[in-house]
Amino acid sequence: MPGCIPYQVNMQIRSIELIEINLPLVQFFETSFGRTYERRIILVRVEDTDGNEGWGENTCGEVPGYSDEWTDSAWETTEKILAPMVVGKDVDSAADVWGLMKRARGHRMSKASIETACWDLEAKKLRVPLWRHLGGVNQTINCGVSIGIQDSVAQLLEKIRTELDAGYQRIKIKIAPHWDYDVIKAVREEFGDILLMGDANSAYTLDDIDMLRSLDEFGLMMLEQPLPYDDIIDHAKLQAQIKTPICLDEPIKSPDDARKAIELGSGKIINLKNGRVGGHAQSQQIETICREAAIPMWCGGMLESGIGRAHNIAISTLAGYTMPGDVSASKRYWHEDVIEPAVEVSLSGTITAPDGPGIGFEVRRDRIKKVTVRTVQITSNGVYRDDDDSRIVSYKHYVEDLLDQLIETAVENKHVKSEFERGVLQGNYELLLRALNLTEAFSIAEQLPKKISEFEPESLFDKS
Ligand code: OSB
Ligand code: MG
Repeated sequence: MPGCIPYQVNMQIRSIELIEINLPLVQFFETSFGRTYERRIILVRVEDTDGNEGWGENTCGEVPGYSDEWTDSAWETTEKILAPMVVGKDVDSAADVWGLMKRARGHRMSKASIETACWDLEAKKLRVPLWRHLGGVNQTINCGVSIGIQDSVAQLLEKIRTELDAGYQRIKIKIAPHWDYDVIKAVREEFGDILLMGDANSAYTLDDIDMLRSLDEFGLMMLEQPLPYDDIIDHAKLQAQIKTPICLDEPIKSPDDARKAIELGSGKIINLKNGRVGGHAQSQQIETICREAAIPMWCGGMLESGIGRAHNIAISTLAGYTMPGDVSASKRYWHEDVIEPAVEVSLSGTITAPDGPGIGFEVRRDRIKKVTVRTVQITSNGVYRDDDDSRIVSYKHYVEDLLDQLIETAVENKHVKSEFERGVLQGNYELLLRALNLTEAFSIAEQLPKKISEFEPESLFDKS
């Protein structure tokens, strides 16, 4: 039966480790609340007293744009408030971890980061795949993509072409007041009746009703979160006046929110995100509510690394996840994912949940280490912090180090003949670094080591 827990096992969490990694996106991602070039992700590793481990990911953003949680607030809250509520406690099952943290209000993404890690641990301990352990029934899930706001319509059309060719079943484009009616029109003209939807991330109000109603002519599969992030009342008013089904994202933070929104008719579809609702147990409850109310539902994404993505794949196998989700291949986001194998999508736009125990992907600690900027371990005996600066090797630092090496090489090769010239070169490098976005920094970093021996200072400045 979907949603039930087939097995459970007693566990005691001995330690919770937080690891912040900085990962540059392959391409920037723009929504109505801003652009992201690089993710600052907090990974969570839990270990029990028997030495089993589990991994989770905090899906909050770098700024409080999508939700009020963001990397630094989440780090503090998880370290100082939530982790101490869980370490050292005996729990009968991962489904009970949520309850251990109930004295803290809100902070659902941070709670989910611990809770989902405990689910992975429990499934590993039982040697079952997480997707089955969660009550999944469809091992193969249907996938769509979410495409950010681009610099030009031509660029957007090209991106859509690429994703359709890759096999994705539906296309979601981000919309905002400067990027809506005309853009959707252009997409419809180019691609005909593909499964298409728009996500406004709360960029409109009821004053925009005429424009929002005009979108009806495009037969969108749905319009995601047109109105404010905490609203379900105005959405009900809007839904009564437009044909396009409204899909709710931001305001559905709990099973009760889902129930109320369904009762009010605030929308016809729900985008369910593990992080936003506080973890797998909350997702299971919302899945049940939607399934019983015949409200279609799908799994949203938060630009997760492979660890969060693996959890999204697992929960998407539950029966209520009837529509293609924003769960897509690793390579759309990362040059190198932190899990192995990378998440891949078939030519028919599907992902098959792995058969291995727990999340079913290997966590590559060596890769995590390369992009780690800080760690802290919370145990019932104390808190251990990693303040070793030499381990701080985010890509930006990596580029800086390599540029230093290049200067040394330039000096050795007598390209630089005085301290003065060296200073000028150093200054130019610093300007260059500041001008680079992180995606560019990453690609330069990848090329640099090969070039050090044959380095010529001029070559770098061609890029600026
Ligand atoms: O609203 O669904 C959203 C990304 C960050 C914050 C909010 C959202 C999104 C996405 C991207 O749409 C989904 C993904 O590809 O992970
Ligand atoms: Mg959304």
